[in-house]
Amino acid sequence: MTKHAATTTQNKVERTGDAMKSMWQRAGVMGAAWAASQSALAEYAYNLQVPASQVARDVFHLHNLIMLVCVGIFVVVFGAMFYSLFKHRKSVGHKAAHFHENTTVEVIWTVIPFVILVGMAYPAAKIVIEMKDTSNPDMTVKVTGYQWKWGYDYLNEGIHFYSTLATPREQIDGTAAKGEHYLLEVDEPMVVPVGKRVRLLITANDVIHSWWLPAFGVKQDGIPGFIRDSWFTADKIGTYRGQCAELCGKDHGFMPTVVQVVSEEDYKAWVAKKKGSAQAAAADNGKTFETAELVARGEKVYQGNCAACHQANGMGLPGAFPAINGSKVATGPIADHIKVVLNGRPGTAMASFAGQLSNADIAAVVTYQRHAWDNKMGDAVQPADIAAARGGATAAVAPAAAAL
Ligand code: HEC
Ligand SMILES: [Cu+2]
Repeated sequence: MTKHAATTTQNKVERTGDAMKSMWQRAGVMGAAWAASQSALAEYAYNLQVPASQVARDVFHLHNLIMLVCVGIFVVVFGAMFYSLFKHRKSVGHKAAHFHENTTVEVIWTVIPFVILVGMAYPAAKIVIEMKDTSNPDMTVKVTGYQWKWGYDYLNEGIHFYSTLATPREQIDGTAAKGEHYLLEVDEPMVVPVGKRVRLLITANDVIHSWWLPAFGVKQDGIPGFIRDSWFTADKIGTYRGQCAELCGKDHGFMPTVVQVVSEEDYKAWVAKKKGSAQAAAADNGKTFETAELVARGEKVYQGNCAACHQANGMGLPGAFPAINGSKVATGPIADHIKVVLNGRPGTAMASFAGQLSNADIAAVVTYQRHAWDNKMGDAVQPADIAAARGGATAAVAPAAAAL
């Protein structure tokens, strides 16, 4: 070997040594950072959300525990495998052992996984039982999934409202910059008092949806015709956001779940306000509106309830949702138009809006559809007409509501 070749080899060895050293240093730094703090870990963008309820905290710690067990198994299994591959390879002359039915080995490889599995199942089962224990709630809210919004019924307070996406259309279409809570914001969030045990009764109106709020550790399918329950107690005042977690059609990604946790007093004030606006809405059913008022109100109702399918420009989506602009129904007899909105078209995506919208809102949206775009019908319907179309029973209720 020449002198020159020897130094080159020497250099190479040193460089490899350096590389090894810095690799271990880096691993050490990463390990220290990992161990540094569980809460720092929780805020890491790619981790689970910061828990805001006891169940969510338990789920988070369970996740960490199971992850550690998995990493341990990974290291042991792959360590043994690579050690065997390297040490017992054919090129160093190793001869494979040929044996069958070694009882000791078989007992060991059955007992060890069994112990590990039971060790994992025990804490997991404990938390699932905790999640499913909906006894002794302070309040109960029924949550209903619709294509594509959430309905909330406060069973103790008699409050009912829908919660629809509030992200402006321009942000979705990409003609405006996306906001901070893009697709995670609604017009009316669910409001609950802090520290109270809230029981949720979750169901759906059309297809399966799933009410998911990661920070509370709640994720429950809403299934048409069934009621499932879940619960949470929020630790801290704030706004918490989740999404529908069961693929439910075209706007599945556009029906977020938003919960606003407030103080006891703020909750009471909110309940009073909601009850007031329910009375105002009932009073509206007894009013007679100017056509312009109906059109303006109807546009809002249309944006919130119809535009997802029929589109803001009234053109629908060919093959799926018919255009309202120029539609025979929206330019035909008004009674048929009302009937479609009240009854829906059974067997199609056109649902009945009889339960979702008040008489005033239905009158407004029908009037709007007949005025908007090229329809320009010029006619109008009043809430009383809708009450009449609903049939005697509801019509009789309308004057009573007007008295409120
Ligand atoms: C989930 C999607 C969806 C939503 C939301 C929706 N519709 Fe429809 N709508 C449809 C479909 C689908 C049809 C066609 C049904 C059929 O095949 O007969 C339809 C038909 C109609 C028609 C009859 C059109 C025609 O020319 O036959 C009217 C009127 C109408 N919808 C009004 C409304 C109003 C008002 C709203 C909001 C309050 C609304 N729709 C919300 C899906 C929807
Ligand atoms: Cu959904």
